[in-house]
Amino acid sequence: MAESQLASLVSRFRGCLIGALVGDCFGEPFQFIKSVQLKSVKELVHNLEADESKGDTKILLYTDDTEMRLSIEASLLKHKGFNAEDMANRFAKEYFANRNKRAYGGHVTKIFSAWSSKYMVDFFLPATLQFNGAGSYGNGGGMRIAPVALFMYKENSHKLKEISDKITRLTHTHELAILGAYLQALAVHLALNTAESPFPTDKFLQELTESMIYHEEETFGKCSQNPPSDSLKLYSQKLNAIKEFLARSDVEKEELVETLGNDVSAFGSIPISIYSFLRALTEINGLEGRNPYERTIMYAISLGGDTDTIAIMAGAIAGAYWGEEAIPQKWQQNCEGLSVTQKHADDLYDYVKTH
Ligand code: F2R
Ligand code: MG
Repeated sequence: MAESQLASLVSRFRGCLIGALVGDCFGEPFQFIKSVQLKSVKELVHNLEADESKGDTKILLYTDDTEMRLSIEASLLKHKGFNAEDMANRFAKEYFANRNKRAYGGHVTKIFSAWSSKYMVDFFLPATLQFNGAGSYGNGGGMRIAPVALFMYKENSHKLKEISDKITRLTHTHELAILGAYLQALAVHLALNTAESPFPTDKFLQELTESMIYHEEETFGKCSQNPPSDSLKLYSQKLNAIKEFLARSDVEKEELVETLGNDVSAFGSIPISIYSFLRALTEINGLEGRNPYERTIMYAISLGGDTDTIAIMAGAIAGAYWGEEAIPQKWQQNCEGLSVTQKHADDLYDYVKTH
């Protein structure tokens, strides 16, 4: 596909979820490796592309990020909306079926155990008890939220936030996890709805920033927990930093990671995912010949840290804009969970078309 040609809507639905899947599967081998080099990412991709042509494919496995994303899709489609009990049961069922296979976050699994009690009535309660009542600020809300942007394709950002918040609150009640998941949902929603080429970076960043300023004021203005002052504008400040980084040609990985983060917190991973998508709109040294979707994934992983989650979030945004055709067939076919992901994307597209 030529980079100036816009993908169809069905291709963008597929691109979003497959783009996310590929990010998770390709990012997983690099998760928490001390220093990830672009050279190693290129090696993985080259080996995988070469392997497949010999018919000797090694399938890359998905992680908790995709397992939870698939549950959200199945639940939204079954109930034509959010159903707390069904979604919680799906999260827990998948976790217990594949326990220890998907590398869940260190604390979230306690919630799955609580939901499994026969006395469970309030599925939102266990998350509120995490971290002595502070709630988790992990990126587990943001990593799985992309399908919500598809499901809410025709709706405005307030409706998008309502459902994003409910899904996030099932496991993450810290305000920074909730705001972060919404920021990721909004980024995917805007990319999906962008019908301009070249991609309007300034307008995209401005819409994200305005929405975050509004919700940061709304959230922390009425927050009784008295959060530290550096939390109050964390996302809008990081979005401003992204704009400044994009205007420069001399940005080193260390400075980026220092400012935006690359860890398991929502605030330490969602901004750098958005930056990866935007940075990959233009050429990146060492990634010549790769299209913008490919650049997004390879660059996001090269930033290190929580690579599967940063790449799944960057991949969802990139796929929602560039569409399925931008994701090489060889990449797609090397990922566990491709056919169920394709089916969910098509079912969400059919749902949106008829509702
Ligand atoms: N983390 C991994 N994989 C490593 C597996 C670790 C292993 N199970 C172990 O126990 O060592 N990947 C996955 O985790 C991230 C998503 O995590 P999620 O769903 O947000 O989980 P959790 O447990 O709620 O939070 C993750 C960590 O964040 C820190 N944290 C969160 N809130 C905190 C708070 N209020 N105070 C202090 N720390 C807080 C904790 O270290 C949590 O363990 C994704 O990367 C996914 O791929
Ligand atoms: Mg991760």
